[in-house]
Amino acid sequence: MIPHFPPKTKFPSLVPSEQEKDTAEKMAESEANREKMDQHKHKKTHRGLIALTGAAAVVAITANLALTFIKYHKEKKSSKKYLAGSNVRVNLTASEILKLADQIISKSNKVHNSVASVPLDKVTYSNVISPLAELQAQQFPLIQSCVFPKMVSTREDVRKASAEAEQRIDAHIDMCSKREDVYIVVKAFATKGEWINAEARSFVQILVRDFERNGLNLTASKREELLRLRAQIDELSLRYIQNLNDDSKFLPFKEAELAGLPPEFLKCLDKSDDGKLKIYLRSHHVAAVLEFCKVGTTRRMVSRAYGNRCGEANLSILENLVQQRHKYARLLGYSNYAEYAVDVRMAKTPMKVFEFLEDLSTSLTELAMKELDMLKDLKKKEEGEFPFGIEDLLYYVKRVEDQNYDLDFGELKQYLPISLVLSGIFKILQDLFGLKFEEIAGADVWHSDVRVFSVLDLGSSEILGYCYLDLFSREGKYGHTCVMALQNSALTLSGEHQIPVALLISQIQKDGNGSPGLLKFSEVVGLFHEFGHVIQQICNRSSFARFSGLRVDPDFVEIPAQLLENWCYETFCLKLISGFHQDITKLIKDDTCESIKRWRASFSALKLKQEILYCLFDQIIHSADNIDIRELFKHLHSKVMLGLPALEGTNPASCFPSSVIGYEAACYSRVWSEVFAADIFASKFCNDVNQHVGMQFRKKVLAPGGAKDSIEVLSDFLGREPSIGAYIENKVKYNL
Ligand SMILES: *[C@@H]1O[C@H](CO)[C@@H](O)[C@H](O)[C@H]1NC(C)=O
Ligand SMILES: *[C@@H]1O[C@H](CO)[C@@H](O)[C@H](O)[C@H]1NC(C)=O
Ligand SMILES: *[C@@H]1O[C@H](CO)[C@@H](O)[C@H](O)[C@H]1NC(C)=O
Ligand SMILES: CC(=O)N[C@H]1CO[C@H](CO)[C@@H](O)[C@@H]1O
Ligand SMILES: [Zn+2]
Repeated sequence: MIPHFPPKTKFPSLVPSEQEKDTAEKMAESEANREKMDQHKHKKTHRGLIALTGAAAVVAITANLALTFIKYHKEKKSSKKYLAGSNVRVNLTASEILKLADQIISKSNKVHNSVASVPLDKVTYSNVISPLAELQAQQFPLIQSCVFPKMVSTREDVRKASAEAEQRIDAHIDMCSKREDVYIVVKAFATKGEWINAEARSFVQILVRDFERNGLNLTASKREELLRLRAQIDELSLRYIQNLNDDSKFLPFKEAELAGLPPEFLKCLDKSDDGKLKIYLRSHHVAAVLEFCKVGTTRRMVSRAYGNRCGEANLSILENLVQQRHKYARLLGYSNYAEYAVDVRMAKTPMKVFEFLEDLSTSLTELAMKELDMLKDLKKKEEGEFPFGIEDLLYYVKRVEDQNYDLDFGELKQYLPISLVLSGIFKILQDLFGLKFEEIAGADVWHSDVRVFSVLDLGSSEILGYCYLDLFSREGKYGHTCVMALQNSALTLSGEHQIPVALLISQIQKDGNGSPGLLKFSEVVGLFHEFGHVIQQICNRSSFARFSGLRVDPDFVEIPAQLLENWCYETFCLKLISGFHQDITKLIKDDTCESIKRWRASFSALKLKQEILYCLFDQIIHSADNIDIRELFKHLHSKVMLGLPALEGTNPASCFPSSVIGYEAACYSRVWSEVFAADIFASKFCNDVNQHVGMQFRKKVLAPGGAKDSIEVLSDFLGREPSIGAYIENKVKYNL
């Protein structure tokens, strides 16, 4: 997942989404697994959103096993600094990883067996729920210790062992999540309903819900049917994606037909026998043509071919997929797939999603119309009377932006040395949220670039958690940016509070001399985003580890991250994190700051409308039967896109890969979290650093466990329900 560039919404239909590049990786997980994976590994749609991995999930361990590990850890690594309260083990060898994985599995089996053996008339909180909760809390850091080396280790044998361990652990977890004997006991306790407190109740409900979403309350024959459907859905998804990926078609063009594209780009293109240049229907080729090519007919041809990559036939795969998903959801007691998908999210019902999308779309219409008129005028000047089409969008947006913004991102980068940006981020987190990052020298790590911090509460100096930063790219390292929970907040049986540990992985390039260099603006935005996830993990005060602190409601988990992005566009913040690299007393200029802010808003209404179009399409096909997918797309296109028709000859199955690869009926989620993050920012933080508000945010939004609904949590903080108002106002204010 290439994160955050550009930090603005992309045009999903025309520019292939980042998501697409990630397809292979995604499909590596079967869809059955993905259900589970989704909850701890989330990836944003469309733009470079992030992967948050919490690798494998829950299992179990007894206290004495954890203690053995700690002792072992202390003795063997006595020269290294031991992080008090962290059970995360770093820099394990390949054989240690595999051994640990097997120990984890065997302990987990023991605990599950023991829970399963409790007679149904003897179930209590302490013989059913506590052992499972304790197991999750204690095993999570050990599981992560097995799994994260896959992403960051410098040694191939370690990465392999780690991948192998992950497979074994995932298979084990999958098996546990389908254990009927355990389900029956848990359900018996849930039915008795003797709750210790609201958080415990919600924990038990989630345990039951997870089992039931796996079909455990169905009859054997229905459960079999469920498995069969699941396999079919996986197989169809795979075919669909393979078809898109395998399409190696290209279009040949004369050089004149590609006027406007950068010469460096043209130089790299393959040539056909008759000397024409080949444009492959691959994202980077297509994006370049749509953004730079002056020739309208070329843009249209490329756009149409890209939007019809797999031809008519694959439309039927999509139709078939949607039907199987509906059947799957109905077996589980939902009336359609969207209901099933949205049920576990903040939005709760497809109806709420529709309302949200419709409201947003309507509120953006006026602004989008103004933006579109501007583009139409420019096209008329440049190309005469040809009607403006959807394939012209990117090109003219780029032209207007070049004319209107004096923003040179290469120049901007000179003002963003990583050391300043990082200390600026720490300063902001301290001033805003009362969080102090203190580096720990000499802690155990897996590479000399990795830095470890304790995160303290500024007021009390209490250690809230730890954070590992592994920022620079290197060979063999995971190619994306993400935050991974390594240990979660939990209250242990002995009454101790286990503190959270987070790992931030990014791909920043060192400069030519191998020293930490300068950051692109997009990378700065990316770092702010990731730190939003870090503080969400570190500030969590839940009593239950439940798989991962970042395994929260997927509509909610991006909100803190999106919230932090907002500061990147504030003048005071830009000044705080910047300094010309050869003379750091020279800060970014005021008018550059102003341009950045306006640039963020430019054409955002149109871009968002286009994203909304896909979200609506996704939600509708997953909410109803017998939809004529092609007609629906045409209809929605002109309705949402201010009368611009869908390009003749394109087919929604080709331009909409995300609907089948893990986001079905949930595409809205990215827009959702961006809008509500903007609401929080505008109504509570403005551009002022106010620690009182920041502490309230920590206390009311970041700290709670899973006891409350996300909507309730936000309403409590805002003093009202979250709304789209602030987001729209901001767009209007900073638009051209
Ligand atoms: C199974 O559980 C789901 C979710 O709790 C519920 O909607 C459904 O009615 C249950 N089905 C049966 C057969 O009990
Ligand atoms: C990790 O462990 C290996 C030996 O297993 C050791 O050679 C290496 O120096 C360690 N790396 C770090 C960064 O401590
Ligand atoms: C804190 O972690 C718990 C357990 O994973 C989760 O249920 C809860 O939603 C998290 N809270 C926040 C605010 O992220
Ligand atoms: C049914 C099917 O798979 N149809 C087509 C999907 O797209 C690929 C790639 O273009 C074609 O080869 C298939 O025939
Ligand atoms: Zn994120």
